This record gives sequence, C-alpha cells and structure tokens, in this order.
Amino acid sequence: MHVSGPRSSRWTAYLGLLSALSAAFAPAVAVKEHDFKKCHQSGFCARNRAFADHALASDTWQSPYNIVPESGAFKDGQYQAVILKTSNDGSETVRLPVTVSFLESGTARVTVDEEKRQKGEIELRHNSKARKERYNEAEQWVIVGGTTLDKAAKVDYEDKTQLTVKYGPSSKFEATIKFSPFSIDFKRDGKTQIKINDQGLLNVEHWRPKIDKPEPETKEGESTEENKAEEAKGEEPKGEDESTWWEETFGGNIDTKPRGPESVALDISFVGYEHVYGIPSHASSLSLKQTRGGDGNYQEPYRMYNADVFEYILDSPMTLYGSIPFMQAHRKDSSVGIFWLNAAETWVDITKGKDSKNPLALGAKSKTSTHTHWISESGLLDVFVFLGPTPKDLTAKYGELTGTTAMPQEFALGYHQCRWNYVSDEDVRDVDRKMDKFKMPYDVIWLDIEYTDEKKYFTWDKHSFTDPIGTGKQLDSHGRKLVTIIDPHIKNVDNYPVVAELKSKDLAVKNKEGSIFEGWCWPGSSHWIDAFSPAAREWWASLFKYDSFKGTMENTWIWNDMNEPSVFNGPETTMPKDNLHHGNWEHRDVHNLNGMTFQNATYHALVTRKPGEFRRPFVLTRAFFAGSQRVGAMWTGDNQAAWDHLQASIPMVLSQGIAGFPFAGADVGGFFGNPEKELLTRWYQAGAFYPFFRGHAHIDARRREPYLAGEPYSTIIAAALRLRYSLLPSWYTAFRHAHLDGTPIIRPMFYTHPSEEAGFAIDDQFFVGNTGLLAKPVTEKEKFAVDIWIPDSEVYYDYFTYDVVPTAKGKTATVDAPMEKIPLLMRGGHVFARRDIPRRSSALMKWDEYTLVVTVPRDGKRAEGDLYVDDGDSYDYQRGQYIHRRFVFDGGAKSLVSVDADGREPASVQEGEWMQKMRSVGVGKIVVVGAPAAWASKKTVKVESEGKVWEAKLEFTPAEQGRAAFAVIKKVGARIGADWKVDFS
Ligand code: MIG
Repeated sequence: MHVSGPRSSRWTAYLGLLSALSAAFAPAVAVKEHDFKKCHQSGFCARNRAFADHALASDTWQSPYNIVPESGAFKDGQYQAVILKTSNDGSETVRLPVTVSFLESGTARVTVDEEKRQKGEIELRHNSKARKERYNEAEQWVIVGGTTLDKAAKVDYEDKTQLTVKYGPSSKFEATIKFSPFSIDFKRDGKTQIKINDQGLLNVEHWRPKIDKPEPETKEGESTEENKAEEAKGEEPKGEDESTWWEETFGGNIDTKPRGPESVALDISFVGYEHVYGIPSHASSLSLKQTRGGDGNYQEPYRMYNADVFEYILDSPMTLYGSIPFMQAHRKDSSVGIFWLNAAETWVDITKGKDSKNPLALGAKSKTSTHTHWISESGLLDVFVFLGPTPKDLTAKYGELTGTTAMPQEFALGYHQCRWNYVSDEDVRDVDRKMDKFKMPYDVIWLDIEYTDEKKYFTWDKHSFTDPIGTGKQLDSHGRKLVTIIDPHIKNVDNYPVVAELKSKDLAVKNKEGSIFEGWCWPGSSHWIDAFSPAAREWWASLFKYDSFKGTMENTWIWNDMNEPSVFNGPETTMPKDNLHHGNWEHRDVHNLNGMTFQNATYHALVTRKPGEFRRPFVLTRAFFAGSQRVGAMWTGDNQAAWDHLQASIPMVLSQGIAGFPFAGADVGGFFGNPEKELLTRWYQAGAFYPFFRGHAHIDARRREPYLAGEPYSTIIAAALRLRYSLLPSWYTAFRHAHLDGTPIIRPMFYTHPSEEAGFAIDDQFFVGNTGLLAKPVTEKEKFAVDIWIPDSEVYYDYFTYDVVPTAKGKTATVDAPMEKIPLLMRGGHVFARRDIPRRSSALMKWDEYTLVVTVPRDGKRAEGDLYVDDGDSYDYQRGQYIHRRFVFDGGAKSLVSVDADGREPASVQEGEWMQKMRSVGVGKIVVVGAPAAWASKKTVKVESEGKVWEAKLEFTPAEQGRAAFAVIKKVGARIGADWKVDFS
C-alpha cells in the first residue's frame, strides 16, 4: 500500500457527497471553482483514478502490460520493443510500441505509442476529419536540444525477464527494464531513484469500435450525467466504466470524442523522496501536497488544463492559466525528476508513504517515498527521466531539452505600470509625467484592451488614442516603452481587414465539422488564429510591421492575454476539445500548447518587425507550456487585492523558476479589488523581488498608481522601486545565468541548500541569483518583524543597516520590518553589482558607473560574484559583445580582482559601438561590508589596471553595537570592462 489517505471508493464517494453539500453553503468567491472540472467530472481522470483504486486495493493486482521479449532490441543507445496489453476481459491483445532512449546528457526517455492508431487502422466516429494517430508533434514545439543518443550506453545484463542498461556520465546511471509486467527501475550509483509502473497503474486506453448496447435505465428525475458521476465515484469497478468513453458533457457542452477513450497514465515513484516540486501553475505551496485526502491534503489531483480561471481560489490543486509538466523530487543531497511531455488535459495524483510493499521491511530505516500518478487524456505516453543529483543538474538538463529563458530586453526587468485601462493618450502621458514628478522610476506603461477600436486588435480607439506615436515619443524621451495588448480572438465583423484575411487565407481554428470556429469573447462573435499553422504565423508577423500596425514604433511591445484560449461560451471557458487545428489535430491533443504557439507567433513577429532590425522581443503571456520560457515572460493572472494572494504569489513565482520558466511575476496590488495602502505598499516591496515586476488593476478597481498612495506610502513605494533599479545589474546577471543553464532567478532554500532538510518546505523566502541576497517580503497585515530561516553558518548582514544578524545555521533570525523596510539580508562571501544613481528609467542608467558590494564571509577568506552586461536590446551578445566580469575578494592576499568571467583575452573581442561606449563606464564605489578591523588606519588603497597604478580613498567605519565594520572606496576609477586589482595590503 502506498497511499496514506483514505482510499476505498466507498470513502471517496462519501467525501464527494460531503464536498457537494458544503459547496452549497460556500462563499460566493469559491463558486468559480465549480465552473471547472473535478476529477470525477472528467471521464478519463475518473477512470484512471478508479483503475488506481482497484490496483492499489488488491493484493493480487498485476499490470496487464508485458514486453514481448523477442520483440526487443537494443541499438545505439535505444531499446525498442512491443508491449502487449491484455484487455480487461482477456479477449484482446493490443500492441504498444515502446522506445527507451538513453541520451548523452544522461537523461532517459520512455515513449509508448499504440500500433493501430499509429498505422491509422482505426475508425473515427461522426465522420470526423481528425487525425487518427496519437498526437506526436509536442516534441516539435517543446524540445530544442539534448536528444543526442548516448552511443556509449550499453547493456550490462540481460535475460529472458529483464534487461539492464548502463548509461549517462561515467555510466553512473542504470535502467532495469522488466518485461512482465513492464516496469523500469532507474538507479544512480547502484541505488534506485525512480520507478515507473511499479504500482501497476500504466494504462493506455486503446482504440476500439463503439458497440452500441441498450441504454442503461436512468432513475426517474435524475439526469444520465448524474448517474454517470455516481457510477464513477461508486463501488469497485467490476468491468470498465464505459459511460464516458464516447461522449461527455460538462456545463451543457458536449464533447463528441470521435476517437473514443484514449488516455495514457502511469505511476512514477520517487524512492526515498519526501518532497516533490514543480508542475506549475497552481496557487499552492512550493513543496507539493498529497492529493488523495487525509489531514492537510487535497482531495483532487493537481490539474493541468490551461484555463481562464478568473477569481481563482488559493491553496488548491485546480488548474490555472499555464502548465509545465516537469517535476523535481528532492531529498537530502539528491534531486531527480521527470518531464511528462503531453499537451492534453493532465492530472497528477501525489501520495507519500513508506517504501516497501512488504510490511516486514518497514522499520526505523524505511524512508518515505513519493508516488505520483500521471493521467493525460490523449497523445503519446512520453516521459523524460532525470537522475540529478543536484537541483542545478535538474534545471540544467531540463533547460537543455526545452530551452532556457531568452535573454530579455533589459528594460523588461524594470518596473511596469499597467491597469485596465489607461483611457487616452493624455492619460498615459499624465501618468508618465506624474511618475517623474514623484521620482518613481519606471520603464513601461501598458495599454489593455480598451485602447482598441471596439476590441479590434491592431486598431486604436478613434476618439481617445488619436496620437499614439506622439505618446510613444514622449515615453521614448526618457527611454520608456509602451506595451499594447493583442489577444488571439479576432472580432467577427464586416470592414475589419484582419478578420477578412484570417478567413480568406483560412488560418483560423476550425470546429469539429471542419468549418471556421466561431465563439464569444470580448469583441463578441470571434474567430481564433491557429498559431499551430506556419502560414498563420507568417501572416501574423505581417500584421506587426510598423507600417501595418500603425501607431506602433520601436518602443512598442506586446502583451498576449486570453491565449489558453479563453472562449466565454466554451466548455470551461475554453475551446471545445473536438475543435480542429492545423494538421487536423484535435484541440484536445494540443490544448496546453495553444498559448505557447500564440506567444511564439508574436515573438517571431516582433523579431522581424522591420527589415534588418533584429531586436529581442518582449512578449508577456498568460497561458504557457514547457518551452514558453524561450519566448517571453508570464504572470500569474487574475489575483485579488488581498493579503493571502500576496502571500500565495511567492511560492507561485518560485515554482515557475524551478520548472524552467523563471521570468515570472504576479499583479502587484492584486488585480481584483482595492488594496488598502499597507497592502499595496507591502506588495510593491515584494514585487521588487519578482523577476517580472508589474502593477496592474481591474477596470472596476480604483486608480492606484503608486504616487496616489499618499504619504508615507508613496515615499516607501518609491524606495522599493529605487531598490529594484539599483539592483538591476544583479538581476540582469541572474537572467544571464538562467539563460545559460536554466538556473532560477529567485531561488528557494532547497535549491541553494540541498543538504538542509529543514529548508525543503520553506517557500516564503529566497535568494536572488547568486548574489547572496536573501529576501523575505512581508505578506501579512501589521507585521513589523519577520523570522528568516538561516540555511548555513555563514554570516548574514542586514542589507540596509549592515547589522550582523545574530543567528546560527538552521535557526531563524528575527529581522525588523517596519513599514518602510523590506527584510533583506546579505550572505557573507559574495560580491554583487549595483548602480546607485537614481534615474527615471533603466535606459537612462545605461552609462552609469557601478557600485560593487563585497560581503566579507565569517572566516574572512573569500568572497566572489559576477556581473554580466550587454546592450540589453540586440543579439550582438551572441557575437561576443558583452562584458562578463568575475570578482574575487581574497582576504589572505588582501585584494579584490576583476577578471573576464569567460576567460577571454581582452584583444580577442572586436569591440562594436556599445562596447566602445562602455569603455567610459567605470567602477565608482566599492563597499566592503564586514571589513577587517585592521583596516581602521588605512586611508587609501592601491588600484592597478591596464598597466597603471593609482590610489583611491578608503573610508573605514568601525563595528558598533551589532553593526559590522565597513569600508567604502570611492572613485575607484577602473573601467568595468577591464581587468583590475584593488590592493588592500
Ligand atoms: O477577461 O484584458 O488576466 O490582466 O486586464 C479579462 C483585460 C481579460 C484578463 C487578464 C487581465 C486583463 C483583462 N483580461
């Protein structure tokens, strides 16, 4: 038994009833939850949960999936064979080709297909034009590298019942493929880490013709649907529950399911792992909860089915706007993980329990394992297995497969001012002026849907936005940008060339009959661009040319909303699953990819807006999937102006980071409602630490531009904004690392301190990149001190006061947090960069000198850090046009040096215009926090660079009442791009 919660179906039925009753009395805000399916309302989820209940309750259960030994062959890093599935009544055997690929990266991949569908030997109902195969193109969208087969992988052992392959770096990894029943045991250094189909929950619903049976009798007064739901929840399944095989309804919408039941499901056990993370987006904790009931656990599986959830509830496994089916498991000193490559509706059950099936083996030594059950409605079973061993290995290997965060436009790390809506050119210009007046730096102002002429995208409201270019120019005078929203629903009206072309070129999503799909959204009757189609993307790109989308210019960028897609009159506010996309794939197969294809189309449109102009696009998306990190930023959708939503945003943003899409943020202030001033202020202080930092508000919310808050709040918010701006060089450096190897931008404790078990569930504090900055934003009303958990024995300094925080490893430190203060510590042993001159926007800081902060570690020996900088706009960095310095403070040698972080010789780079201009940018100040007492008498230091030696002034302030000693060296004078050394001896 692996499930710790109540598990019998009778019990489940009782719980179902209970929750149905309590729902009737639940407050209005929770009602939305019922617009979205629970597992028992989603046929394939209910069937697979019932299958699991049955398998796990039985002592004699054996998975009916067996590899035909003779069919198997291992060659060039790949094992191929046929799995035979014996149907429930034994009447049928189904051939399922399986491929286990061992990749050079050390990642393994298991793919299971179905021969009949693969060969098209099936019949579709309702004259459907849909494809017959299981959807096999997800990898074309998602996977960008890392798939080279490991030719060195070799069979280490083989007999009639199993096969063991050694693979990966120095053959440390091992996979034992067992034939009957089919299962795989993945080991690292001889120890089992991950098992698939160990619980026997593998289920591939094979194609079968519909055999019409007499209709089951329904009880008087009850709808068939209710009966079906009852059945699904009811007694142990005797045969299979066929009630949802051929047709399903929800909220009055009918899904015709022309291919019948076709789900794929698999259990994946993380042996000895108590924590799992990932599978965003959910408004839940970072360390995922169990989902099969029990104290503090969920009743429902985590769901991934991108949806316009609107007023989402907190602490819930319900789906949100985007999905990344990547999961990391972690225990002390070891991380492993899986990536489930499937874009259909997916549910994941999680249970934790003691290791062994054999109760006699349970003892003091037995460890908790996490068992997961992955259930997708259709498509291939395609799963990647990562064996770590570090969290960093996980994000790097996953990044290798799906790509990493694109290098952003530098401005995109600044502050974004949005609301639904700025109502006119004059409104925009006025906000722009006021931000200046109140000395609040910002980079971008946003236009929501009301700027358009009656929701016709690529047009402007004729009365209120008469001069967008004039507005754009005013913004540009301070290096600022305008982001306009463009949604995927295209208004279905006469005299709108965009919809006319969409139709005449046949580039829209189709309904199940194969004619253009019509649905309801903001503009009323609408059609949806099918961004899966290359022709549609090409056409989309043409719409963004400056002479096509008139009123846009070089500083206009784009926001893609509603791309789940949101369809107001559709099932669960999205498209019918039997809609058809390019290549006649059903919407069901590609749903979770839809948002990414749209953002991708916009991204490519922006790269080529003007011939010869190659600039990094900025596109914000609401819906996303694995791979979306390559094309922009995301935000967590429509949250509320409430303290608990502020709180929830932090684990949500952290979760994005460990699932490879770190360019993330939540609406600052909360979308719905009116935040009290204290909440708004605290939200700005937290938002200054989101990788994506944008204030936003609903159309019915009162205006809340930060200067409206009044004193003392406006000044406090301005300080939070300026803190963000001064740290921009460090944020940008963190993005560079994320771009290179997939490391998160803000990092949870388990990621930075994988040996410290007490930190594995902590998700309200985090480090910023590798700066050693440890933040814990205040997320509670009238809370003026926070307890920060300290993960190691290093010294921690208060960022603002340089106080040495009294603490010890594994203990919490109480840090004062009066209204004006963000709890922010500096870990000893780091060097990070800032720009301290306050300016109106990031563009205006471009040529400012840098401040370097050195935090001397407890042992005084060594502090290290880096700074990455490029032009922040073009792709010239790919041709070496960047500066990447590594700073090393050596307490023994009494020096701080700057060297090229990538070991490049100065002469090896042909300097372009930007690099030449950077020659005039220097290191202004160096602050050494925790400076040695011996420096007290020191008045100057020696600076050496580019063959010259000079002196710079040092000002020393001794330690005092808990505050560390510190030294400030002013006018250092070395170029930021050059090698230099500061000699403190
Ligand atoms: O149905 O464009 O999440 O940020 O302001 C609402 C209007 C549509 C939802 C987005 C929100 C945006 C709003 N949009």
